[in-house]
Amino acid sequence: MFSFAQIKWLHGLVTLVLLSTCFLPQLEGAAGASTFLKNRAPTEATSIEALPDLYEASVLELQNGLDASLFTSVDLIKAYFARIDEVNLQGPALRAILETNPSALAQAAALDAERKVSGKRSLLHGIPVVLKDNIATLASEGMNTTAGSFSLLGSIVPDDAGVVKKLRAAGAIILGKANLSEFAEFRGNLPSGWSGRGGQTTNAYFPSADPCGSSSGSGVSASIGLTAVTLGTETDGSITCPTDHNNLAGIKPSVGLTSRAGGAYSIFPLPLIPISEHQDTVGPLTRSVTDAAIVLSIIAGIDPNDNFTLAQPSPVPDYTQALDKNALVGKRIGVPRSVFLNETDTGLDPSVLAAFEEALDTIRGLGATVVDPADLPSAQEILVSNNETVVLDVDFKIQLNAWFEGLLVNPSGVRSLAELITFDNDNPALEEPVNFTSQSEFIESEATTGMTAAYFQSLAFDKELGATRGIDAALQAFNLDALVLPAAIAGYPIVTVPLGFYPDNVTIGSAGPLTVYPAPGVPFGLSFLGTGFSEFQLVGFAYAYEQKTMTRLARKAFPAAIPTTQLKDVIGN
Ligand SMILES: *[C@@H]1O[C@H](CO)[C@@H](O)[C@H](O)[C@H]1NC(C)=O
Ligand SMILES: *[C@@H]1O[C@H](CO)[C@@H](O)[C@H](O)[C@H]1NC(C)=O
Ligand SMILES: *[C@@H]1O[C@H](CO)[C@@H](O)[C@H](O)[C@H]1NC(C)=O
Ligand SMILES: *[C@@H]1O[C@H](CO)[C@@H](O)[C@H](O)[C@H]1NC(C)=O
Ligand SMILES: *[C@@H]1O[C@H](CO)[C@@H](O)[C@H](O)[C@H]1NC(C)=O
Ligand SMILES: *[C@@H]1O[C@H](CO)[C@@H](O)[C@H](O)[C@H]1NC(C)=O
Ligand SMILES: CC(=O)N[C@H]1CO[C@H](CO)[C@@H](O)[C@@H]1O
Repeated sequence: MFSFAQIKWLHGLVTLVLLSTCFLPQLEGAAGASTFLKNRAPTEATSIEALPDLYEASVLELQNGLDASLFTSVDLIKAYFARIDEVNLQGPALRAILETNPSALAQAAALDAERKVSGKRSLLHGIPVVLKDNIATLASEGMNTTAGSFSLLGSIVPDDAGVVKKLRAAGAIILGKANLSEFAEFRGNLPSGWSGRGGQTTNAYFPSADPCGSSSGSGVSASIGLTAVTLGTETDGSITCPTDHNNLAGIKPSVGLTSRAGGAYSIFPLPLIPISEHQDTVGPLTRSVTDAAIVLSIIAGIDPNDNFTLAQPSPVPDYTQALDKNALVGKRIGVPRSVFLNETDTGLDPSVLAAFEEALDTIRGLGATVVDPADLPSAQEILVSNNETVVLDVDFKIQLNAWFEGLLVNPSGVRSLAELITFDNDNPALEEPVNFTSQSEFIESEATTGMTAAYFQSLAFDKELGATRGIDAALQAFNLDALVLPAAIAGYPIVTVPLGFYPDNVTIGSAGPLTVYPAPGVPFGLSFLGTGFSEFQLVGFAYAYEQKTMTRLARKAFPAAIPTTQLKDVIGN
């Protein structure tokens, strides 16, 4: 069966492709970031008007301003903190950010000083990054790592996550932790974006709209400029879907391209607060494909503490070199209609299909051959298969127990999945408010008995259905470069870009006790999928489509959700 997240993701592939009349400074072809930086005259931006609008500001615009001393990283942190306060405390309570980093200003000051002396370490030097709250950071910095659960409040992890080490080495600043679907949506049938600690994250494009999950707060934070860039994690749809619902560009990397290690150490050198070592992956949710490529280039790579990363091709490509407006010329893009675009099987709105057809025309216009249909041989089996759930239930219990055991301190006393279930039952005010009571997946997972023969059989079937007889079979049979499809079960990459927005007359639906979906103006995206470690190509395809359509700029969040603080308000204060 499709998981909740996959269905929601498919719901999101919708209607109108709005061709924007706005223009952003555009990168020139494959030359990428360095050319862009050189092309910007530093003297151009000396007035307040030239300061980047933080709602939309790109990493390259921020670097230009930092390099030209128009503002500092300290200014950036102050401005983003103020924007977070605006929407968390005064605005419509989007509940996107759980905590801000009390050490961020000091880190920014040190990185500003270093820039003056020896220049920048990377394109992320002095750039604020928000992390999903299941990505570990050392408690000494002042922030919790809780997956949104009170059971982990005040707990102390032994180390930064592997991706956090790479970010810090590149000079990035961790601005804060984002709200999420508690335990990355692996607790039961809870609404996307709800956690005990953070409450209900909501979308910035329509009041109380579903932000999708589980990287909900990461998605909302990026969508309205509460930070420069964000990281999320995906097991099954959790980067792709919030990217889709929040008008973003996002990359779900191949499992094993980005490290999951560095939290607690036990049986397996543990990932983030895990669901499954076989499917978890970390990737960027950002406002542009360029920003996503910059972040991925820094967080990708081998980490000795996560042996799944040893399988990746070396060296890590510079994904900004893939940013080519002509990347789709001469390529073959397949459309797997059977099951994945079937209204009955997926619940897709008819308007989704209309929008998708327009996107195919755009892709043809960009020089690609659209091969339609290009079905996955395993499509019908994927629809009815429960193999993924079998694997995730077993993995979750083993790895979550190891996470709890590996913590240096946990004030709640919880040390296992069984104790977590008890903790939630014992603390209804914190973890079981009315209509948020489901622990069905926890309970299913707790009932598993380890890596039995049936588990290994399901794991093998899962890979076979998704990859061997799924995506790889279709790519080979039709001689394709990429597909449009959900690919989580194969551990394969997905790059998602804005496609359109629900029309103003759409019938508002219910998504959870506190959320609605669909709703007027809520965004939806288009995903490019490929085989393992094909991110470089997929980034190029997504960039070509993004640059042609510029759909993100066609619609903004609703006014009360847009913070007003800008750099001019903090410079010199
Ligand atoms: C964690 O959250 C608690 C409660 O909000 C706070 O007191 C504490 O400073 C945070 N940070 C750490 C590292 O525990
Ligand atoms: C990673 O290491 C663990 C523990 O040593 C081992 O059980 C597992 O098979 C390894 N996985 C891979 C993909 O190498
Ligand atoms: C869609 O799926 C339904 C049920 O699985 C099936 O009856 C129908 O023929 C499919 N539609 C198309 C166009 O394939
Ligand atoms: C796993 O997939 C295989 C192949 O489609 C199928 O025969 C089997 O019933 C599936 N197992 C589960 C638990 O869904
Ligand atoms: C909880 O859900 C039920 C059934 O959907 C509904 O009738 C009730 O109003 C909800 N309660 C709250 C407090 O939202
Ligand atoms: C919304 O408006 C469009 C065109 O204006 C129309 O084609 C469509 O049927 C309307 N949808 C609903 C749900 O009213
Ligand atoms: C950092 C921050 O703004 N945290 C907020 C998260 O949301 C809760 C509930 O709205 C607020 O109380 C926190 O201040």
